[in-house]
Amino acid sequence: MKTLNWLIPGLVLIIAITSCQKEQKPPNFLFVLVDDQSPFDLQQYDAKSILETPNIDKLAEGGMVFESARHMGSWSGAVCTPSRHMIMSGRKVWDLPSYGKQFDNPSCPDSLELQTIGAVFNRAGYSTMRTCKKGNSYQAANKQFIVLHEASKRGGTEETGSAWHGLQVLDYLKTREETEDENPFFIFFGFSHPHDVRDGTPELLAKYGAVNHRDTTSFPTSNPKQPGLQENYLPKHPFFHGHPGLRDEERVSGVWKRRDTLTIRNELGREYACSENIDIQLGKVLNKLEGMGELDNTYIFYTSDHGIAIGRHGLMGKQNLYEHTWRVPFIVNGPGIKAGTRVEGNIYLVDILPTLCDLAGIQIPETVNSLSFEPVLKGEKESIREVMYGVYSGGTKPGMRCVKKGDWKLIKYDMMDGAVRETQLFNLAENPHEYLPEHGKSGELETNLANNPKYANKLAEMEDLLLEQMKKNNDPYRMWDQEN
Ligand SMILES: [Ca+2]
Repeated sequence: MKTLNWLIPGLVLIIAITSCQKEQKPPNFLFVLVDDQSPFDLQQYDAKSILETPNIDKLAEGGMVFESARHMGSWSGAVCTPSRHMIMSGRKVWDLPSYGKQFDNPSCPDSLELQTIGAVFNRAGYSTMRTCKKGNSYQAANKQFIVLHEASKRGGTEETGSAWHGLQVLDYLKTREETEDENPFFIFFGFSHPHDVRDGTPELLAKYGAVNHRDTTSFPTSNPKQPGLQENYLPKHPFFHGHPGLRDEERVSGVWKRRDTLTIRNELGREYACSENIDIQLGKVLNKLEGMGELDNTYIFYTSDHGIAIGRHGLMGKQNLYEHTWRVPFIVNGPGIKAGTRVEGNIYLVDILPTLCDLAGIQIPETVNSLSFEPVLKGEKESIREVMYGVYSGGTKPGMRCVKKGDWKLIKYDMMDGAVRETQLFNLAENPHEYLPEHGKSGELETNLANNPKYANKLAEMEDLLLEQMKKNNDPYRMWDQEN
C-alpha cells in the first residue's frame, strides 16, 4: 500500500509535466540583419531623427532596446565580413577562420560552419531559411540554412530592392502553411540596404528630399525635406583616417571624396529612404506572422552588421571606431521580454549565437567563446560585461583600437607606418557625440581629453585597460607605445 501511495502522486506529477511540455511549443526566430546602419539614424536612438520606421518602433515598444550593442571590429576593409562571421559562429574577432591574405588563424577549429546558426538550428529540429545580400559574408555558414535565397538588392524597385528580400520570407511562410510544416522556424531575414549604392524608391526619395545622384561633375540640389546634418558632422576629419584608396571614404557613388553639406544631406536622405523601405518590408512579414498566429511565439531580433558615418566626423564609411559606427541598433522582442525596456547590455554581435541557443533551449556549441545575454533579456541583469573592446585593423597595421568602461572611452590610432599616431579620450556622458576640438564646443568635457593634464590618471587607466583587453582577446598586434 505504501508503495502505491507514493506511486500515484508521482504518476500524476509526471503526466502533469508531460502535458505542460506539450503545450509549450518551442519558440520561432525572425532574425533581421540590415547592412550598414547607424543606431542614430533611428528615432529609437535619436529622438530628433526624421527617419520614420513605425514597425521597428513597434518592436521596440513591445520589447527591449539595447544602448550598448557593438560589433567587435574587423581585420578587413570589408567590415561586413568578420562581423557576419562573428554573428554566425559566436567566435570573437581574432578567433575566426582564416580569410585569404587578410587574416590568418591556423588555430580556429576545423569545419566551424557545422557549429553556426543554420547548422545548430537544423540539428535542433528547426526549419531554417535565409535571405540576405551576397558576398562579404560567411558563405560556408550561409549554406547551412535549408532554404537559401541570396542576392544583393540595392536598387530602387520592388525586384531590385529590399522588397525582394521581404518577398522571399513571405513566400517561405506561405509554403510553410501549404505544406503544413509544424517545426518551429528560424528565419534569417537579411537586407542588402541601406549599404550603398543607396538607390531609394521614387516615393521615399521624394519624402526625404533626395535624388539618386550619379553625376560626378555636379552637386545634388538642396531640399528642405532632407535630413539635417548630424551633431558631429565635420567637413573633414582632422587627421588622415583609414588607408590609401579606402573605398568607403573615396568611391561611394554619389559622394566620392566630397563632404560638403549638399552631398551629405542628399546621401542621408537616400540612406533614410532605404531604411524606411526596410521597415515597410519588415511590417509585411510581421503582419503575415500575426495572421498565421505565430507572432506571439516568435523572438524577433533587429540589428545591423555595424554602424556607419555618412558625414559624422568628416567620415563616410564604417572603418572607424566612433560611436556612430562601433555601435549598432539592437532591439529584441519576444515571449517573456518586458515591453518598453531599455538596457545598457554591453553586448557584442558575437554574443548572438549563444543567446539564440539559450532562448531555444539548445546546447551552446563548444566552439562558441562569447557570452549569452539571455539574463539581460529576462530582466535579471542590466549588462553582461563591464569593458568593451573594438578593432579596426583592415588597412595598415596595427590600425585602430578602442576600449570603453562606464562613461569613458579611449581610441588609439597607429597607422600608415607610424605617420598617424593619435590618442582620443572621451567622457561619453558629457560628450556623447565625441566632439573634437574642430567641432568648436564650449564645454570643458566636450572635446578630446587625451592631452588635458587633468585627466592624465584616467588616460593611464584606460591605456592599461586597452592593453589588457587586447591580450585577453588574442589581438596579435600592439600599438606604438604599448609593451608586449
Ligand atoms: Ca555592412
